[in-house]
Formats: sequence, structure tokens, C-alpha cells
Amino acid sequence: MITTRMEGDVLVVTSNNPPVNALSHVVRAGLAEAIAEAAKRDDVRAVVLRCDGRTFFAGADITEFGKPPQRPSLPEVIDAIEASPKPVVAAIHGTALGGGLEIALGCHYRIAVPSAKLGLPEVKLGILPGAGGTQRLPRVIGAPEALRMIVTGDPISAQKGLDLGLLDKLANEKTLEADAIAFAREVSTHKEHPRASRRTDKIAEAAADPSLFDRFPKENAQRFRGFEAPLACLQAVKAAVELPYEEGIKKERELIIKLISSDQSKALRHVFFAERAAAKIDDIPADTPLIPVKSVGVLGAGTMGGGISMNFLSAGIPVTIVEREQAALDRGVATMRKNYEATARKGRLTAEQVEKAMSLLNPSLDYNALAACDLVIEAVFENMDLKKDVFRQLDTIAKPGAILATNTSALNVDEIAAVTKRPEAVIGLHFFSPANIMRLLEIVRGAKTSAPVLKTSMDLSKKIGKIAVVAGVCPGFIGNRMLAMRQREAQKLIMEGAKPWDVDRVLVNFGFPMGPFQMSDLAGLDIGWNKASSKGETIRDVLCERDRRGQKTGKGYYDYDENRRPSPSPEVEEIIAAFAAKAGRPQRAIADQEILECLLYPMVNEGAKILDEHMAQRASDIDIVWLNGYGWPAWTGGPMFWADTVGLHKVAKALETYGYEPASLLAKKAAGDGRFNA
Ligand code: T1G
Repeated sequence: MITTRMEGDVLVVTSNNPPVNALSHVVRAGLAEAIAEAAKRDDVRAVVLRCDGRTFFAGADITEFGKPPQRPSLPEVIDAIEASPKPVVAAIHGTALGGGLEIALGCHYRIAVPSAKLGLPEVKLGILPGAGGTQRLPRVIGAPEALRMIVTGDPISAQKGLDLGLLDKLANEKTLEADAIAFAREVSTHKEHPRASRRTDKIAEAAADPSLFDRFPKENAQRFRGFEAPLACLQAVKAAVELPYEEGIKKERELIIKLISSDQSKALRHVFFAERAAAKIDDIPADTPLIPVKSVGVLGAGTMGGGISMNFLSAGIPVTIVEREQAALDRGVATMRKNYEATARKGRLTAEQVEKAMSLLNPSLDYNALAACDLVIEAVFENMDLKKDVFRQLDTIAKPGAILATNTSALNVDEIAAVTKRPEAVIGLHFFSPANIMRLLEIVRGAKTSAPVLKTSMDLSKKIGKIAVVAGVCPGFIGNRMLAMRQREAQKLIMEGAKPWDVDRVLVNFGFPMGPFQMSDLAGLDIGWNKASSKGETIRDVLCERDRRGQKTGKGYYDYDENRRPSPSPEVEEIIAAFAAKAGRPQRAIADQEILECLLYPMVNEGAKILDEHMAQRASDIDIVWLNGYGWPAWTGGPMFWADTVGLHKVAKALETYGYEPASLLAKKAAGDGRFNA
């Protein structure tokens, strides 16, 4: 994995550990040997450290976490590099991440291609940089920028790296190695070589402004709510400013040892691998051909149709969007432009990029305009008859080989496919609103959906920046099917005495951004409600009849002030109590833990049924759906991983207490002390 060769008087050390040059034990040992070799050899005046493949070191080997440590450790390798009597130049391409950037920080000089990215994403794994990154980076780029990089985990561009002094030089995109060797030869003439651990110039500035470490957490409180690692990252960088290097390193070590065995880090590492596993479709051959998708058609320019189109336009794929009326079409196109311009105002897009995307849009009132599209996505009103009509028409218009997709969020995809002569070309692509923002995509695999259509849909989801999960055809697929369980339980709980604001508080404290009743008030209680036919049969009916239709009427389950701040409503309490009394349902005080278990355990049980029925490929897919589509707190790993952490035996037992029959998979796992996620 590590090879060395001489280029004149420069020793070129190359790592080749595909796919991402993870710093596994063998790689570390090889690097330590190479640095020792360079030190010993008189004919070596400088060293270039580079990687083969698509990227520079992408960090420690995450699969080694939790296993017995093997020497040399990464800190030992990096200290050896920094102590090297011969200057070491890091030649960076792709991504220098985590331990990879820490290696580069141990080098005396860093050169990178302009497309490279540099980052310390450890916080996203529930840990912190544990090989000197929290102590060396502030010494090289200053504490404020180091804090941002380490606490957010977001990478920076090579240009930004150069501007901050993290990089010494940018290479030509095509000649990194040659440029690095030339640079190494140049610096080999220098008497002294900079060693990051010894620098103090940059941290002096921060020492003069200690309020930085109070300001930062306040400014980012919302973003880091619930996560343990960001605060630890801040403490480590603070140590870099306040303590000598060796003391700071001890602090870093102490913090990472605590974090790496934490439930949060185990959960976030599960999420890392779960995201990658979701892209794999177990039962289709690897050589299944992809269907070229160079143009997309979208039927319906409403909120979903517009958002869906933006994903493809932003990826440079032309979109033909079709509506029945000009006004609706104009409204849809205007909303897309408005959304793009809003993103540009936030600096996340340039005006040119907005124009480029909009220039790829072809609005039309003519169904036939879809005839040449490689993929057509239907996003019309959620009504089965309407969707069947649409698919009958698409079947006659769309070219042979085109993929016909429905954006239904719950309807039977097989029933829709059956009205066409090409059910093998039909698939569900369930986007989540707002479709141009939400990362989740449920790919609903019909009974007859062909392997190329399925594989192409998965491949396309990556191109448009989505995390896709394959779901089977069942009511509500994965996400909405489990959500229905929670909504039902929430209604049951308020009938039994829990207040809507108690239920919401318990879920928000658990980590959800919002509870079910706040969400209903935001969406509007009168969606699908009809005043004329309303007979006060449900609490929602009564609320709507009393014009409590949610935030838009200033009252729903909550009362809202002029700034839309919610407060508990005595009127709603009365309505619910009266309703429960009429239904002969005694009300009682319900403890928070019971509220939490009643809301989440039935969801987990439904998840187990989904696995029993093969409506999801693996438990971690269900976790990915809930993390990316429904605001499940990432630091718990998702519903199935969380249930594993709670203990399936405990979940199954509690479900029985609450009158639920555990799904057979759950019962089996609970009996064998098993886990959903092996
Ligand atoms: N360790 C082990 N496997 C890894 C890995 C890693 N660091 N990074 C990626 N893989 C696997 C991944 O599971 C997948 O496997 C394959 O490589 C391709 O990855 C001491 C302690 C580099 C931007 O957090 O962000 O250093 O599914 O599909 O989309 O301070 O991978 O094919 O079997 O993601 O091109 C810090 C993690 C570690 C970076 C490439 N580093 N990696 O993205 O490919 S902690 C990270 C990534 C650390 C030190 C600490 C991305 C990527 P499979 P992929 P990609």
C-alpha cells in the first residue's frame, strides 16, 4: 500500500489503498517506515507524500474504530513526519479529510490541485480530530477559522486553504506530482522548515479575544442542538489557544477517548455506513445496464413538480414541465425562479448559475412535448383515477425505453403501472417537500419494475444530490407508513389525557425539530377537511368548525401570538376532554417516558413489519429514511438503530404492555438478544 521511489534527490512516498486511502494500520506502518527510510538516506534531500486513486488520505479507517488499537498510531506517524530532518511536502488531490488533513498538517509544506477539498469532518462521526488536528490547525490558520472547520466539519476549497495559509501552493490540476517534486526540491534548500506544532503566531490573536469561545456556541446553538461532539471540539481548540502544545494534545486525547465510545458516535458512524449501504441494491446484477437520462419531463408545475424539476436543472439536465393551464404553468415557473433567486441571495448560487438552470427549462401546455424525454415524472394531485389517466396518456406518448415515474407518496405503484403496456418501465420516485431541498428520495420498486429502471433511478438520485432508499409497494411505503403509526398514537395519547403540547415537548426533547401537533398546525388542520360535511366526528373536525385551523388562523392545537409563537390552549384542552368524555375515555396523567415509548415503539414495530415483508432491503435503510425525511435526530442513529440501543427485548416487552403484538422479526430478535442492525 505504501511504496517509495526516488525522483532525483526527492523520495516520493505513494499510498495506494483504494477506494479512499483510509489510514488503516498497514498504511500507517508503511508511512512510518518510509519516513524513517528518508531520514536514514543521505541521498534524500526532501520527501513528497502523495496518494494514488481518486483522493488523498480521507482519514482514519473508520472500520477500525472500536477494535484493539494497532501501532504505530496515527499521532505517532504524524509526529515522525513533523520531526523528519528532511522536509516533507504533502501533495493533495481529491479530499484531505480527518486524519488525512492531520497528516498534511504534520508535513512541513502542503501543495494541492485547485479542485481539492480540505476538512476535518470528525464531528459528523460524533468525535473530534484525534491526531493533533485540533492543536495544529489553529496554529496554522488561526483559532476562528479552525473553530469553524472543526466544529462544523465542513470542508474548504483549495483556494480558501491557500488564502488561509493552510496550503503553501496550488499545483496545476494535471501535474500535481511534478509540481510537488519541484516544490520539494525548492524548499529543500531552506535552512528551517515550519513545524505546525511549534507555531504560536496565529494563536496569539485568539488569546487576545477569549470571547470567541463564548460567542461561537451561542451563534450556532440551533445547529448543534443535541450533539455532544461540537462542544468537545470547541474545548479542544480553546486548549490550543490557552495551553502549550503538549498539554493541548493531552486534552485532545482525553476528549476523543470519551467521545469515540459514546452512543452518539456509534450512532453517527452507523449513519455514515448506512448512507453508503442504502445506495446498494442487493438483488440486481452489478453489470445491470444504466438507461441514459439526458432529458426529463415533469407533469404538474405545482409545489412538488417545480421542486422536482429544480433538482434536475441544478444538475444540468434539461427539463420539460407540462401543465394544463397557462396560469398554473406561469405560476410554477415563477416559483422556481423565485426559489433559485432566494438561494442566490444567500450566496449559495451565482446569478449565472440561476440563469443556466432556468435556461434548461422548457415549459409547455402540450403533453406531446414529453415524447422525447428519457424519464417522465408525474407530480399531479394525489388521486388514483387521475394518476391512472395520466399514465394511460404517458404510455401512448412517451418514447420506447423511457422511464415512467410517479411521485405518489402512498398510492399503489403496481396499480398505476398496470394501466400501461410497459409496467417494467414504471417506478415510484417519492420526493419530499420541498423537493429541491429535502435530501431523501424513496425509490418505490414495483413488482414489474425492471432492474435497469431501478438501477438508473438509484444512479440518478446521486446525480441530483439525493439520498435514495429502495422501498416496496405498500401503503405509505417506508416513511409515511411508520409516520401513520406515530400520528395514530399521538391522537390516542391526547384522548387518554396527555396534552398536545406535552406530546410535542417529549418529541422535541428527544431531538425532533417539531412535534406532531405543531406540525399539523403548520400544515393546516383543514387539509382535506370539508366544512359542509363536517360533523364533529374527530377532534380535528371540532377544531376546524371552531375556526382553529392552525397557524394561518392564529389558533389550532395551540394559540399563536402575532409572532406565531405557540402557547397551550385552555379551549383545546376543554374540547379534547369533552370529546374523550363523550367517547367514554377516562383521562389520566401520562409520564413523559410512556408518551415517548407509545409514540416511537409502534413505529419501530412497523419498521420490523416492513422488513418482514421485504418492503425495505435492510434496517439501516429505514434509519436513513427517517433521518433524511422526517427529522429523526441523527445522534440516535435512526429508529431501528435507536431501538437496538434501547434493547429489542425491552421494546418488545413495552409494546405488549401497550397492547401491541410485536412483529415477528422483532419478537425473534428480542428473544435472541439480537439487533436489527448487525
Ligand atoms: N474509513 C473507512 N472506509 C471509508 C472511509 C474511511 N475513512 N471513507 C470512505 N470509506 C468507504 C465507504 O464506506 C465506501 O465503502 C467507500 O469508501 C467509498 O466511499 C484520527 C479519527 C472521502 C468524501 O469522515 O467523507 O480521521 O460502500 O461512497 O462518495 O482524526 O467517503 O464502497 O463499501 O463515501 O466518493 C474522518 C469519510 C475519519 C471522511 C468520498 N474522515 N469519507 O466520498 O465515496 S475519522 C471522514 C467521506 C478520523 C482522525 C479521525 C467520503 C469521501 P463502500 P464513498 P465518495
